[in-house]
Formats: sequence, C-alpha cells, structure tokens
Amino acid sequence: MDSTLAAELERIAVLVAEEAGRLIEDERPADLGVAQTKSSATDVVTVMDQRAQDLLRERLMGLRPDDAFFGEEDGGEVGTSGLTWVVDPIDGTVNYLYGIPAYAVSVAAVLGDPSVPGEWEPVAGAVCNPRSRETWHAHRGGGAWRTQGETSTPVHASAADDLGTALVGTGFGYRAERRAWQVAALTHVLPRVRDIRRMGSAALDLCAVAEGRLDGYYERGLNPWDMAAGVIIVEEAGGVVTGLDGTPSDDMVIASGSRLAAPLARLVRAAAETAGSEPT
Ligand code: LIP
Repeated sequence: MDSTLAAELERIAVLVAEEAGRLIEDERPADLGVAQTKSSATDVVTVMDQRAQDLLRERLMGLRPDDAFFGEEDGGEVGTSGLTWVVDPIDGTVNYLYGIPAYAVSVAAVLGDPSVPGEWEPVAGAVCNPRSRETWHAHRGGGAWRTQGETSTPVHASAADDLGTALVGTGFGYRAERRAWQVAALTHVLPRVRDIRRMGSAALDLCAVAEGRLDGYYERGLNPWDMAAGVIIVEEAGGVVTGLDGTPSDDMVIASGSRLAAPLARLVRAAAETAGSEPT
C-alpha cells in the first residue's frame, strides 16, 4: 500500500479513536450499568459501547465512505475500496464498567476479510486509553508511536530473550469452560516466566508489548476487533505477533519482542498441549 495513504489511515484512526475516547469518558452516565450480555452473563455491553461504536461508524463512513466497517457490537457496513475499519469501541468493557483505568478504543484499517483468520492484515491502527490520555498508533512502514498530549514518542518492543525473566501478559474468556482451559494452560506457563499480568484489555496488552512494558503476551479467544490495531503497532515496534500455527487467530495470539518470539511460542504451544482439548 502507498505509504501516503497508510499514513492518512493512521491519522484518521488516531482522530476517531480519540474522539470516541472522549465520548466514553465525558458522557459516562453516573448510573452506568449493563445494557445487555452476549456469550455469557459476564460478557457485558454498556450503553457507551454502543454509543462509541455509533460515533466511530458515523465518522469513519463520513471520512471514508467506500470502506467497509466491522465492529464488535452488532452490524457492519460493506465497502468497495478493499479496506475495512475494524473497531472495538471499548476494549476492556468490564474494566470500564468497574471504573478500572485500563480500557481502550481500538481502531484499525485492514486489507482483506477480517472475519477469516489469516485472510486479513492491518495497514494502520490506533489504540486510545482515554483515562491515561495515551494513544498508540502505527501504519505499515511508519514505526510505532505513543502520543500523549502534544508529545509523540517512538516505541520499541522488548529485547528480552530469556523466558525465565520475561513479564508476560494474558487474559481470560467469558465462558467458564474457556477459563478452565486457560487456567490449565497458565499452570504450565507461570512457573516458567518472571510473572504474569492480566490487565483486561487485549488492545492495551498488545500496546504494552509494543512499548516493552510487557516482554510478551498470549491469549486464546481474541476477536479481530480486540487485536487488529494492536497487531500493526507491535509489528511496527519491531515485535512479532503469531499463533499456534503461525497465524494469530481466536485460537491463540502470541506477541513479543523478536528475540522472545520463538521461545514464547514454544512455551505457549506446550501449555496448550498440556491443557488438552477445551471442554465445549
Ligand atoms: C476483552 C479483551 C481481553 C479479554 C477479556 C475481554 P472486551 O475484550 O480485550 O483481553 O481477556 O476477557 O474479551 O470484551 O472487553 O472487548
């Protein structure tokens, strides 16, 4: 893709992610509650998830009317440009609901079909944590950046190459059966790394890898909207994002600095084998 277009897509992603971030902060109702649940009673949606997605759709389709739209909350838009905006209006919804300052608006422009693992690639993206006022962003070939106020700083993934001293992030799903499997896998991982962090937002976990605040991250069960922006930000920060079969998907996402990529993938693969098949 032409670098000028990719840079423009990054600019748009930052613009609308920060607008949606201001919305969810400034207009959070005092009585915020659960508007609906999805895969389980703990998989919640608030009125602000929907309002933020409505804003993102309106702004992105206004700025790029020929692009497609693919958001976490219901509904999408078909496009003709070959580009799709993949958005998570609030990644870390439970943290947002509880007032824990670790949630983000994630916006990515991708080529291909984001509904098919391995059939899409991000070309630009932004992740905005409106509470910390930090926005991580990148486009293919442009490096990865963290912007806070007027200051933009290049970010680089960790140079760590030793699992035993690696700080590794992970997350857990909304279904009890999935969490049981994830605990079994974690039992294999935790004794073999420095420590684990569970922050509750995949997008922020991936940005933490991009900035070296985590040496690595893995999680089963991510959707394209959780990871699309974070993937390009990690890759442009010199990191690697892969999966159990080499492709990041809902089966597994594994992210780290380049020197830890192979040992972490081996560890996560062994953990998955130890955990066995997941109860349905
Ligand atoms: C969240 C992910 C997180 C995962 C949570 C949840 P949501 O996404 O970002 O990594 O561990 O269970 O899926 O649901 O807040 O958009």
